[in-house]
Amino acid sequence: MQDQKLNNIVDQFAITGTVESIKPLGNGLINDTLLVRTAEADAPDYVLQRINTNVFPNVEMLMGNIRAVTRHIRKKLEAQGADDIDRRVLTFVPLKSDADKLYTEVEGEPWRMMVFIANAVTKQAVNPESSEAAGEAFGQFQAMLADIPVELGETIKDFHNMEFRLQQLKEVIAKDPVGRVASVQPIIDDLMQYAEEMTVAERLGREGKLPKRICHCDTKVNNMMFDQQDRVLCVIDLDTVMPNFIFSDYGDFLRTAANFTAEDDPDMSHVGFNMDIFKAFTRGYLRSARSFLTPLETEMLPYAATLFPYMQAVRFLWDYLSGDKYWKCNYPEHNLDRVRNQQALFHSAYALKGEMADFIKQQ
Ligand code: GN1
Ligand code: MG
Repeated sequence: MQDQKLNNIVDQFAITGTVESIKPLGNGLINDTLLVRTAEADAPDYVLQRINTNVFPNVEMLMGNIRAVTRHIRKKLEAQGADDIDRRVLTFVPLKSDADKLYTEVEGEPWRMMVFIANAVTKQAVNPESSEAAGEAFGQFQAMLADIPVELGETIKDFHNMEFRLQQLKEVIAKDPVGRVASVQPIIDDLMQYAEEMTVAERLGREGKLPKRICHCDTKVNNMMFDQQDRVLCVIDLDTVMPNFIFSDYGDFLRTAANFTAEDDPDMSHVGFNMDIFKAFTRGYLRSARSFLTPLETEMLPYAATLFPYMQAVRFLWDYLSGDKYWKCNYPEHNLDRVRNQQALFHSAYALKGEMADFIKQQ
């Protein structure tokens, strides 16, 4: 992209300092991300991002959510008298022309800027220490947002709605657009046996027994920043922040972190649910989330640990039967390997539900 175009975009935002350079940053797959360095030592550097509207069509809603969430967290930190607040919550930069607007559109594409958090790192490796830190950080994120006074939008409608995901699967089974249904019938039969059990959250929600809270919805270890003393600074990547059952953040972290292997490992003998990661993450999560969790939410955490591998198996199977349109496949049966992997993880976690419940009771 031409420097002139990028300079013109940056110029629309109310930054301090003068731009020295604009260079690509990181390896995110969804949004394009650039680092904007400023010349002055006392001015922060910035992150410039183009938002991917294929994944996030409603940018107004998305940025409205982010504005509400970051402002609320900032207020909480100020009230607590916390230090280093600029590194403990993301700061989005308003436009020069409108202090309430946090993005601009250039040639039909939305762009936003945030302050670059200096001297901080992300981690890729999951181990009990980083899992416990993650549990505490994501629990704290939910806790700080438990009393947000505004209603947030659903940036991806029905994203973690199990009833909806099963409905999508049933529809593609009925149509069988690429003729793959017969070959995976045993997997379909196995997954469908659990459909009733896995949709209990939606039913309890309708009965008013289970609240929706503000969740992060992309709880991965690399979506947190640590300082140089290895302390968690803040949670990042806020695009999927939206109301959901708290199971989203708890269950989806464990789905990736507590699997002994990657979600697309084709060797099912490698797949299994790692109780050491479960325990560390749960310990950290309960430490910060206990303040707001209801007894029913706490009791249902083992269900959440089984729900997310189950949901992901259903989603991957839906994509496989649709002709591999949603997830990028590197070889023809890539999605089918992902299905089998998540199905195996689901069964492994399911068998450990009692052990999980015992551990949670001891906390
Ligand atoms: C997608 O892009 P990534 O890896 O953060 C998906 C998640 C799935 C995940 C499975 C918006 O996440 O829900 O769990 O793939 N995100 C969206 O690999 O669909
Ligand atoms: Mg992501």
